[in-house]
Parts: sequence; C-alpha cells; structure tokens
Amino acid sequence: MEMIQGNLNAEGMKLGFVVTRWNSFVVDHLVKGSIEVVERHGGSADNITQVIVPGAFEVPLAVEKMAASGKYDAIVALGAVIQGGTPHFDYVAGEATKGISSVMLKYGVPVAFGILTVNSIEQAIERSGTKMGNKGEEATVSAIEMVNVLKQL
Ligand code: INI
Repeated sequence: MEMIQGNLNAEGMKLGFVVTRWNSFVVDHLVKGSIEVVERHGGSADNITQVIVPGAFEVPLAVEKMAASGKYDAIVALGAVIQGGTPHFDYVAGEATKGISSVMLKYGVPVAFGILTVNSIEQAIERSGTKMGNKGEEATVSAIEMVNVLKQL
C-alpha cells in the first residue's frame, strides 16, 4: 500500500498571511503564534508576506490575488468573526469560508482557515493562545503539512 503524507518542515517555504484588522485584539495573537510556529518548523519570518484587510468578508479577495500571483506555497487566513445579536455573523463567516475554499480549489494552492468563528469574545480569547490553544498556529501547521503533501501528488 502506498501512503502519502506531508511532514511539517517549513524550511524555505513562502507563506502569505491574510490578516483582518477587525478584532485585532484577538487576531494579533493568531498572527504571533503563526509566525512562531513557522520558525519552530524550520521556516523563516522573512519568507512570510502579511496582507492586512478590513474584515473577514474581504479575506477571499486578498487570498485570491495572492494565490493568482504564484508567489506563495500556501496562504493562511487569520481573523475572528464574533457572533453579535444579528444574522450579520452568518453572512460574513459564510462568505469567508466559501470564498477561501473556492480559491484553494481554483488555484491548487493550500489555504488554511485560521478565522475564528465564535459565539463570544471569551471563546475568541480561549482560542487565540489561552486554554483552547491557538487556532492560528493550528491553521499554519495545516498549511505547512498541505504544501508537503502536494509536493508528492
Ligand atoms: N468582520 C470580521 O472580520 N469579524 C467580525 O466579527 C465582523 N462583524 O462582527 O461584523 C466583521 N464584519 C466586517 C466585515 O468583515 C466587512 O469588513 C464589512 O462588512 C465591510 O465589507
């Protein structure tokens, strides 16, 4: 049986981060953890390009431009959509998710989903480097793994 899986070596990997300004008090921690995890896996912050966008709704367009440029081995979307009292959350989170996955399939470039979609600020804090880990780091590790899987396919 042939088994293909990706290692977590990020050496020489060129990564694009698309980062929202919305909820920056949380997103800053996702970015910090993501940079650290690249370095822990042999990559370099010098090979990361960060693009700042207003909110999660704008993320797919920036991800698409980065994917189309052919300059990046993978892209990581980092943001936080926090539930309010209106259906706005569902539209923003839904469009971000759909847009990101369609870019990934269109260009064959891994795009990791590091956008928190949570019910409360407390849940966002828990997932940005406190008791539930750091979802930015997790997304970034997924991106590294996918780059290494795709090299073998
Ligand atoms: N954008 C976010 O990234 N997170 C949110 O929680 C959020 N909320 O709650 O509204 C949010 N809205 C802005 C949206 O992403 C767009 O920037 C805006 O609608 C302009 O297109």
